[in-house]
Amino acid sequence: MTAADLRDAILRHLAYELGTDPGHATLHDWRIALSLAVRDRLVDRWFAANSATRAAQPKRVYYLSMEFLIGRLLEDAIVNLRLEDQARGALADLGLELDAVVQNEPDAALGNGGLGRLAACFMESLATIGCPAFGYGIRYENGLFRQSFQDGRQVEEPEDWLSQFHAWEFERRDVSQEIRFGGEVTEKDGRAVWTGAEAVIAAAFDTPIIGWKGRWANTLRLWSAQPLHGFDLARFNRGEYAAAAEPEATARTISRVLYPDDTTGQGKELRLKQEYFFTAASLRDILRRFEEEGGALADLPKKAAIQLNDTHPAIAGPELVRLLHDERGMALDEAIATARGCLSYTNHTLMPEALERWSEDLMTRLLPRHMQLIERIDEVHAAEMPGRRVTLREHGEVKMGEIAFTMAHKVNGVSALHTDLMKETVFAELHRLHPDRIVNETNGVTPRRWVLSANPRLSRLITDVIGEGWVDDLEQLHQLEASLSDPGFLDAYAKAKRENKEEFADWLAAEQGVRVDPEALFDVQIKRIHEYKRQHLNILETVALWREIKANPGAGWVPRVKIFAGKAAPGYVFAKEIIHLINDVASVLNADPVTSPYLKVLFLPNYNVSLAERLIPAADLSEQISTAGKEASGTGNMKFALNGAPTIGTLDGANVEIRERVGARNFFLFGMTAAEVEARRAVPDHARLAIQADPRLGGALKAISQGAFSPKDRHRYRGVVANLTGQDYFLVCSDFTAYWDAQRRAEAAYADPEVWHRMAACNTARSGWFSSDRTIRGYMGDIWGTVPLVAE
Ligand code: GPQ
Repeated sequence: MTAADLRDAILRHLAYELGTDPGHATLHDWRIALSLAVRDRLVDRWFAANSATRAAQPKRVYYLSMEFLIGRLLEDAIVNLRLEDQARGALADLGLELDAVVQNEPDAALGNGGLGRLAACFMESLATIGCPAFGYGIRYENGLFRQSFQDGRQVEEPEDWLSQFHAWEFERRDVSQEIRFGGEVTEKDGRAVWTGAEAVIAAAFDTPIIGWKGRWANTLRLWSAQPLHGFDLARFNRGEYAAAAEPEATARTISRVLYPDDTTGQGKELRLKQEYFFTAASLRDILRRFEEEGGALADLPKKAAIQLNDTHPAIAGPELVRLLHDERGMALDEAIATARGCLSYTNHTLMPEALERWSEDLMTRLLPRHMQLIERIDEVHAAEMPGRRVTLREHGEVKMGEIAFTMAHKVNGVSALHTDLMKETVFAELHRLHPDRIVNETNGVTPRRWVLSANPRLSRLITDVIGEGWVDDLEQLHQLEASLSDPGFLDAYAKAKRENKEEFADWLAAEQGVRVDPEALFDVQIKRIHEYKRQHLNILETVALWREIKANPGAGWVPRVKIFAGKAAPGYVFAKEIIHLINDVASVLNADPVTSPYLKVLFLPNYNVSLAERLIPAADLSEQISTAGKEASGTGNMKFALNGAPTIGTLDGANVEIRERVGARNFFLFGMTAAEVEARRAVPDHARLAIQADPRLGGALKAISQGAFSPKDRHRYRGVVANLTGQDYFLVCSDFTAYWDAQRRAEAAYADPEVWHRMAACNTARSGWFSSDRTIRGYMGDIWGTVPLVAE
C-alpha cells in the first residue's frame, strides 16, 4: 500500500462513512477516517488468522480478565501493520500531522493499573507470536475515572470513552448469551436444575488485536449487558415513562462502570454480578465453539486453555463444573477434573485485603447453585487429599483464591520473589498438598508499544546499530553490549534521551503551563497511589532535600525534577491525603526562589497509558520503592529500564530480576529485604527509633506536622504524620535513611554524564528478557500447552 492509496482510502471513508469533506472535516473526523482506512487492512489479516484457526482447530487460549487497559489503538495498528511512512505521507498530502491525529484518540481505560495493562500487553504478544487466543472481558461504558486536582485534592469525574464513535469494535448481534442470577435450585431426573430469576443479555463486541508485521490477529471479545426485554410498552402506555425504561437501565448497570479499586476488594453485590456476568458468558462462548467443532466433552482440556487473571473470574471453576455436570450430564468428579484441566490462575498480590472473599449469604442469593457446587468441590477435594486443612469457606465467606487454586491445574505468580512468597504465605498449605501446581511466569511488557512507538529516537538508534530484529526478539538488545564502550554510540544514546526530555518539557509548558529544565535529573514515580508503593517515602525525601538545599544553597546541588502521577481509589482516604500532600509540597517548593532552581515537584493529573508513553522515554530515574514483599512484580519498572532510566528501588517484585540482569552497578538498591521487613515490624517503636536516628527524617516530619506546606490549615497532615510516627506498617521511616543515601548515589552518578549514559544504556542493552513475548512463551510451554500458528 502506498501513501497515495492510503490517502484515497481516507478520503473515501471521510465521504462515505462520515458524510463530510476535507473542507469541513474536524480532527476527530480525520482520525476516524484514518482509523477506518487502517482497520480495513487489519481486518484482512484478522480474517486470514481466523481462517487458519478454523482449518487447524488448534488448542486456543482464553484470557479472562476484568480489565484490559489497552489505551489508544490507532498507533498500535499503524505500527504493527508497518504503515507509519504511508500514514505520515497520506496525512501530509491532506495538510495534517500524524501525531496530532493519533493523539486525538481517547484512551480505552478499561483497567486500573498493572493488572489491566499486563492483560493488554499479553494480547499484543499473543498476536505477535501467532498463538490463537481470545481475550474476554467487560465493555465498560465508563472506564477508570478522570482525575483532576482542586486545591491539591483529587477530584474524580466520569470517563466517557464511548461517547465518541469507537472505530475498533464490531458488534456481534449473532453472538449473545443469556445470563441469570438468583432464583432457585430444583431437581429433575436426578439432576440439579437452576432457574435463575433475573436475566440479562451479554452482547459481544469484538476488537481485533494485530501482532507485529500483521502476521497474526486475535480477538478481544468484550461483553456488554443488555436487557432481555428492552422497554415495557404496557407501562409506557399507562403513562409511567420512567418506569417503562427501568428494565433497560437495571440490566445496563452491570457493564456501566469499572470499579476504581486497585488491589483492594470492595465486596459489592454489583461487582460479583459483573464477575459472574462476563465469566459465564465467556465460558458458554468457549463451549459453544468447542461443540461446533464436534469435540467430545472429555477432550475439552485439549482444546481450551482458560487463564483466570486474578480471582475476579474465579467463579469460572464452579460455573464450568455446572455447565458440564448439571447441563451436560458429566459425572461430578469427571466434571471437576475436566474443568481443572482447562483452568489456570494467575495471582497478582499477597495482600490480604485484595484476596477476594464473598459472603455466603450474598453468594447463596445470587448464585445458589454455585454455592452448592462449591461445597461439593470442597468435599471432592478433601477426599482427594486426606489430612488436608484447607477449606474453601471460612467465617461465613467464600474464599475465591482457594477456589481458583483448587480448580486450576497451574497457578502462577508474576515474579520469582512473588512466586516464592506465595508458596510460603497465602498458599502454603495448598502448595504442600499440590507441590507441582505453582509455577512462576515473570511479567513482561510489549516492546512494540513501550519502545518502538513510545520512543522512536531510541528505536532508530538501536535499529541503526543492530538491525530491526530486536522488535520481536528483544533479547537481541544484548548485541548493544559491544557498543557500550563506544563514545560515539553513548553520545547518540545521550542525544536521544536529551531530545526526549526536551520534547517532554515542551509538552509540559504547552499543556500544563510548567517550565522545567531538560538539563535537570527527571526523577519519576508513576503508578497507582498506595501506601505500599510509598509515594510518601519519596515526598519525605523531597522535603528533607529541600531543607538541606535551603540551609546550604551553594553546595553544588544537582538540579532535579520530581515527577509524580497516579490515581487513588476514590474511597482510599490515606492515598488521597498523600496526593494532597505532594501537591501542597509542590506549591511551596516550586515558589521558593532559593531552592527551585535545584528542586521542583510536579504532580501530573490523570495518569493513563498515553501519559506513560510520553513520560517514560523522557525519564532519567525510575522510582520503584515499595516495601519489600508487597509489589508482586511491577511492570513500569521494566518499561523504564528498557527506555534507559536506571532504577532506584528495593528488592521487591521484578526489581530483583531487573537488578540481576542490568547489574548491581547500574541499579540504585536500598532498603530492607522482605525477610528484614518482617523482622523490623516486630521491633517495638521501630518508627520512633528510625526518626531519632536520622535528623533529616525528623526535620521533614516536623515541617509537615507544623504546617509548613499547609499554612492555612496547619493540622491537615496530622493523620499522615501520626501514621508514620506510630504504626508505620509499610516501614517508611525505617527505610528512609537508606533511601536518602541511594538518592545521593544516583545524583553523584548523574553529575558525571559519561558514567550516567553508560549506566542508562546498560539498562537498555540488558533488559530484553522483560518482553511480554518471553512471558507468553512461558505460559504457552508451562501452563497452556499451545503452539503458534501461521496465517497465509
Ligand atoms: N495488580 Cl491484585 C494490580 O494492578 N491490580 C490488582 O488488583 C492486583 C495486582 C498488579 C500488581 O500490584 C503489580 O505488582 C503487578 O505487576 C501487576 O498486577 C501485574 O501482574
